[in-house]
Amino acid sequence: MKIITISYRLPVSIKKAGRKVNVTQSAGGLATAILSYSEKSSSNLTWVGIADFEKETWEKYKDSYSKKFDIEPVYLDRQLNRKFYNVFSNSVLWSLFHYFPSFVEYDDEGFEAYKAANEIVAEKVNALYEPGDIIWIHDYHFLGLGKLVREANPDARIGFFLHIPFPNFELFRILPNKAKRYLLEGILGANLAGFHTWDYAIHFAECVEKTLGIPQRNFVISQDTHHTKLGSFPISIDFNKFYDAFDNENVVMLRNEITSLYEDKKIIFSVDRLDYTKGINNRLAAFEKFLQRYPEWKEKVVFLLVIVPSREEISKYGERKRMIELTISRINGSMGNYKWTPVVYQYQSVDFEKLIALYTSADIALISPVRDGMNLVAKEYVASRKDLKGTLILSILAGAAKEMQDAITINPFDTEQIAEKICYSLNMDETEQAQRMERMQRYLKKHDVFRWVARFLTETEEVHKADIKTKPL
Ligand code: ADQ
Repeated sequence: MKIITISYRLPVSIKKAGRKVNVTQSAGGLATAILSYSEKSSSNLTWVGIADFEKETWEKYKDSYSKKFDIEPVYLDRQLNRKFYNVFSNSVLWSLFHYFPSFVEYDDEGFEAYKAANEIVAEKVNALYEPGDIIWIHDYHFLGLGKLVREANPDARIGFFLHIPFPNFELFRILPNKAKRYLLEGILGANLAGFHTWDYAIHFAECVEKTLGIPQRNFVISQDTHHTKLGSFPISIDFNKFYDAFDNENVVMLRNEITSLYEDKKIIFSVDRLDYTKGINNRLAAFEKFLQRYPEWKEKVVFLLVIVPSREEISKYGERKRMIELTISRINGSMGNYKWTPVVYQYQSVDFEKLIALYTSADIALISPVRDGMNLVAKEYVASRKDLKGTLILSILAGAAKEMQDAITINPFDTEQIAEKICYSLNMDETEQAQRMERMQRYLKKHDVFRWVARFLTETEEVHKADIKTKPL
């Protein structure tokens, strides 16, 4: 038996280093946890995704690295991939599902490309599938896949998980009817459809009822062929990896470097992919307001802002970058002086050790998405704080806010409120910081990504088993 996992990105990277080519399998939280589950359950793992490398390259180097699980790349024509990924997946689904309807750029060509890409991936999965396998579909790129795989394999065990929010019907309804039906029916191909929160599951059920006329009962949507169970599965992180990294030698060195550079200042920190959903501009505006309202903090605080480049070919992302950079330069230009730069900005990726050094140097992690399925940065910050210091300020519009009960919560649109909460957090005594951190860590230690994978896959199996029993002979 094997687990067939499907996601847009493959957990593998191929990098040229001079004449050498290095192929490495990713050590990301999700891949590590699925691999560990497959090992424990004595099953194999096969990962299907869209190749961001040439077929020839893969064929040449696919046996040159230490392989922990099978990789099955799907090669898409460049034009098709552009329309599938940039147009329909990101300029329609991503923006709509994150409540940015005015950013939606729907066209039929994009939708057709999306369907075509889902069909190509379905062919691959169908070719790999053997009875007894579990198929796990990930995210908004493959909403049509469940139905396509179900049609070819009526008895397959299929789980689907959505990593972003599912919007309410008032938003979802703006899609053309054919797209609405396609997306919902696609998800309903699965035995289990998982979301980060119950709210998203409720929205999905509402959209199904209003679009397809099928009601839910106890979060089960019944069809002639099978039932689809809906559930809340808040994703998590590899808690121990972040917690233990506190004492890593390089992390300690980097942390000392950062804290001695800013020894007379408090540090506010944030890290995100460049994305309009992450509320980076609101965050900066709130920081500016904080400095205006509490001028006694001038020169006593610094905002370390790390943004990782993302989806640069999409125009909305380029616009957002310019907007953010203008705001940063306005703040630094109007408030800073030759001794003090209020916002220290990095537009690049940071490696794991630097990330932990930054998390563990920060007095505040300021996380303010205007909409976020979960937000793992919030969980990573808390898990890294073995010293029980620091405060998490977190948007109520991130899925993570439902679990991180001891965070200082904010409305990302209310810059006045964020300014006040920054001030409150900077003045928070160490006992309160430790109490909050300890409670959140206790929760995360138990609810880590390994448990998440196990819960999801066990439930997929159980729902499938129960369904087989209730099916008329
Ligand atoms: P993302 O939108 O990518 O994920 P998030 O959950 O915050 O958002 O995960 C980002 C990851 O990238 C974190 O692990 C973080 O450490 C890393 N990262 C961010 N900036 C970085 C940088 N500059 N350098 C290096 N690493 C960086 C989507 C959804 C989320 C959901 C996840 C998982 O949008 O809501 O939590 O999937 O389901």
